Amino acid sequence: MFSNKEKKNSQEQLEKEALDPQRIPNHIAVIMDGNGRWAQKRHLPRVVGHKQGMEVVEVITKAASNLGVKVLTLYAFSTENWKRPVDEVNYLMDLPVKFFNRFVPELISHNVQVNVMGDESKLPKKTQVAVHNAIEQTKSCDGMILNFALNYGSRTEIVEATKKIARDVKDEQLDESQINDEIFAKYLMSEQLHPYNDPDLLIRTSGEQRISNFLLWQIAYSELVFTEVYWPDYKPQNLYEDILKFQQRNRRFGGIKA
Ligand code: V07
Repeated sequence: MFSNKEKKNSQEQLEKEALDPQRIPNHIAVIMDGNGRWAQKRHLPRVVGHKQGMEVVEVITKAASNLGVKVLTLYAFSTENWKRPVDEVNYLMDLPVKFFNRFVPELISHNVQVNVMGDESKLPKKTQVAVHNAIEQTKSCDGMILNFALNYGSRTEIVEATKKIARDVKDEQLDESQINDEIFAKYLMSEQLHPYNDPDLLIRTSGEQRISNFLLWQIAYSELVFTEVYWPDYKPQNLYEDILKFQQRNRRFGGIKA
């Protein structure tokens, strides 16, 4: 007989086996929504949901890395999240510190490299130090990139890229006639992820069907999957199901069916 854990694992294994290993998305981006709602539903403070959400980051990172995903981008904190209650913001700013202390050795053993995109200069010093340490300690890992969007906003990213292009044109480092999609992309923060700048699959949890200023340029051809599951409840099995949805779609990039 199977124990409950073995039953769960064998079911999870079946989901995983349904996937075509040749068509695992290289870059998966996730809007990890529903942490506060998950907690409120249990009559717990919202921050308990964020803490549970961080545990899920670790589990999903390992599952994605084991599948052969090259880049996992997670929306950890948006430029709009500063509008939340100050206690909640303070708690969130402590999560990279907690994450660093708890999970970085395990990430290293999985050969996962930590990357961050966003305006780090506005973060509290302790958060900046934790982020810096996580990046520094994993910089020789050459497996999956775990890319946190932290104090990130896509419109600002595009505006900043445009300013840098304008400066380079003014300084005659770049000619206006050279500017095209490919050159423009080099000025975005996602260039750090080259050659996997653009997500193949974008997942948003918790039922909302919006992009909310996340990777607007980069998702031009991404498959979008919206799931009702709250991020703290998200399991490797949910990831396999969402990748299966991706594999069942027919990506055309504006062309016609093969
Ligand atoms: C945050 C946990 C996941 C659910 C969504 C919101 C709360 C991991 C990090 C992190 C960021 C940078 C880094 C190491 C870890 C994080 C924030 C919130 C602000 F280098 N989870 N997590 N940062 N949540």
